[in-house]
Amino acid sequence: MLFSNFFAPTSKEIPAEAKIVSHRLMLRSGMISRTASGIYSWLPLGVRVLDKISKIICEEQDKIGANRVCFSTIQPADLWIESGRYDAYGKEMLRLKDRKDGDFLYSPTNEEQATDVFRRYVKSYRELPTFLYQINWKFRDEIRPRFGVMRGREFLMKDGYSFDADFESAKRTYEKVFKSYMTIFRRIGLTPVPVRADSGAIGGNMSHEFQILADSGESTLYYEKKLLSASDDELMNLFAVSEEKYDPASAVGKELSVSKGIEAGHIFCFGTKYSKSMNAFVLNEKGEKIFPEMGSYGIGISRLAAAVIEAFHDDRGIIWPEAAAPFDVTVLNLNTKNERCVNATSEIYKALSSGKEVLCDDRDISVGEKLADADLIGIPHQIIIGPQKAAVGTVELKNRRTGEIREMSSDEVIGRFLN
Ligand code: 5CA
Repeated sequence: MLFSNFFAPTSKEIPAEAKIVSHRLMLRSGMISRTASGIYSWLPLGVRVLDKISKIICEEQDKIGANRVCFSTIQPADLWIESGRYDAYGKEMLRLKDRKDGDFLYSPTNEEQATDVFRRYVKSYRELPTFLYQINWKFRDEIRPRFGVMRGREFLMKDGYSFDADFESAKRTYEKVFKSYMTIFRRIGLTPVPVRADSGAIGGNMSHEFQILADSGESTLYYEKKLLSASDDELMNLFAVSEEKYDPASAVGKELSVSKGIEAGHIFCFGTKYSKSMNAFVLNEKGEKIFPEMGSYGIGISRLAAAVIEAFHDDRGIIWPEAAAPFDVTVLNLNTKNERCVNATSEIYKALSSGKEVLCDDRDISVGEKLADADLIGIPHQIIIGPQKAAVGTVELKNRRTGEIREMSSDEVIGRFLN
């Protein structure tokens, strides 16, 4: 991608409305643009990050037998009247009328719809477990949307729904998702802390939140120190709760850490609440009706994009971990009028584009602006091509995170990324 063709409206100005660093950097790097309170449009850099995170999530969910679907975002009110949640959900639900005066809503979550799809097609215990997931936009009319996409009204979520024949099997599914979530957050480069949680309005009997450690987090966490180095099997049994659930008596004798966290994921095992209320059953081997044990599993993808920035930035901008970066590498031509620079840039850009996602800054702007934009946008590797080095046949490779700069030939730099 040539920057001269790319839509990334970067800005030096510090947006007054942005109180946390991820919100400021997302606006300044041109990842997002505000539409209304808690509602944002995602611009190319932002979309690329959402896609990167989504791809990791899909790979890991597919590995545990989950099937990707895409539910409609608009649902008929009838489904929620059936489950008994239509009135209970209150003002957070965006309610709509169609031209025939029918009642609809924009999905805040999709338990009802998943249960509805399940009951139409799944008839026998032999077809269980069934696991559906999607990546789709949600709307919740939050009272206090804040911190940009961190607590938005419209946001992107991965949400999964599982159906098992009995509690033991549902628990196994839950544990598989638990491990899959740990892998997802770690692959992105984050440190997840799974804490026991209430299931709130979703209703249920087992629930964990996945918190990403960050100073700007809205939750205060109390967890055993050894949790950060525990194996996935140990994790579920270690003490970790958020402030609201913290009871010092239950932590006696344990060495605790206290940190701020951002809730990036939330999983629930809630039994037959929806299968029973919505009459979603299958027949067992004796031909009797059984109501599947369900779970639901969410990851806030748009929130996660912000959480990554909270975890990885400095005073110049974002420092993307490779797994979530909008591009793998950026090539900066510091002098677009210098023939040697132009030639080296085009050689390197062409070669790298065969195997990497490359943003080539070919804009006719000052050297200072170009370097500042590269640090702001935060692509992990910068290949800097300036006239002095180009004259002796070399370029500079800068690591955005460490700031380390190495001088090398064009061939060497190409080899580093393609081998
Ligand atoms: N149905 C269940 C699981 S599929 C559910 O909706 N769970 S949730 O309410 O906890 O949401 C799942 C995840 O979505 C949260 O962990 C959080 O990361 C994200 N999320 C929730 N509300 C918002 C919001 N207002 N803005 C951004 N992300 C949000």
